[in-house]
Amino acid sequence: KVPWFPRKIRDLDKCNLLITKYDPDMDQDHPGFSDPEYRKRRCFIAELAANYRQGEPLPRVEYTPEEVATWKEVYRTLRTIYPDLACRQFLGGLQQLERECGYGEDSIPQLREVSAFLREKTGFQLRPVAGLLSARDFLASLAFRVFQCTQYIRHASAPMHSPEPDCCHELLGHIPMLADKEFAQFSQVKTFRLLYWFTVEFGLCKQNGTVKAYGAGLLSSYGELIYALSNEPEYKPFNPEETAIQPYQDQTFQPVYFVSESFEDAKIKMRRYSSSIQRPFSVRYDPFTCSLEVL
Ligand code: H2B
Ligand code: FE
Repeated sequence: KVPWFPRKIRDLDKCNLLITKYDPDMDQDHPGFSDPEYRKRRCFIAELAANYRQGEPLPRVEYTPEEVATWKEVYRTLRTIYPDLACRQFLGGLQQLERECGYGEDSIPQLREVSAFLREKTGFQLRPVAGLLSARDFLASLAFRVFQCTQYIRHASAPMHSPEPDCCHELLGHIPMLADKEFAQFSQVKTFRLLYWFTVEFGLCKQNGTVKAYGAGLLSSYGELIYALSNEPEYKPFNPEETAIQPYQDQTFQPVYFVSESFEDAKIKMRRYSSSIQRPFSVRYDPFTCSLEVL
């Protein structure tokens, strides 16, 4: 039998299975593991996500001066290298967010504003999530143009690295890309864990003859962004058949990255690949009712 999956946008209230192995209560290497203040703060922000129901106004978080200082450090450092290393869609999205949505080093953007901004640009909306979501629930949400977004920030002792997604990863890595129409469409394509990993998280693309970054895991990590665009790692052309079986690394930098010709090209390849897969039924998204029809 086909396992349960969300049919209506409200069903996303049940798509909340968290993977806790990298969170500060479980992972001894987490920079916040031995900081009870930090863990308490994380519990407080996790509650906001746990109590959220689809359609409610997104919760606001009053960030502490220490949290804002971490954001500032991350924003400043990454901002200096983006112009050279990030793809043009990312730079365009970030600029719009700076102009129209209050992005900047002095405050952490609120999900409510960012969600309203994205809705106007590409029809994506946000919902809060307490931590690293299972790939299944995360990808299922994308089918409804909903991006599940963490609201806490990484530990102050490690501004350049976070073992789990945090608001720097979501707001800096993912959101500027989701403001691009073509990329937003690509993200909604029914997709798979490894393909997502090597594109939306760690993807590279060609632009005017040079390779640039569009993956959020790169765009939110100073060290890996520089490494990915150096001569060290291996590059392969993006090709779903091969990408879907490439082993990946979540402990250190990737040894292999996949380079797309463009998002349009990646979307066409993904569609072709996904229609070649045998399934007992197919689904279609109805944008008027925000629901999935089973065909
Ligand atoms: N959860 C959250 N909160 N943010 C992400 O960016 C994220 C996630 N990415 N879960 C997903 C997994 C991705 O890396 C794939 C689908 O595993
Ligand atoms: Fe991510």
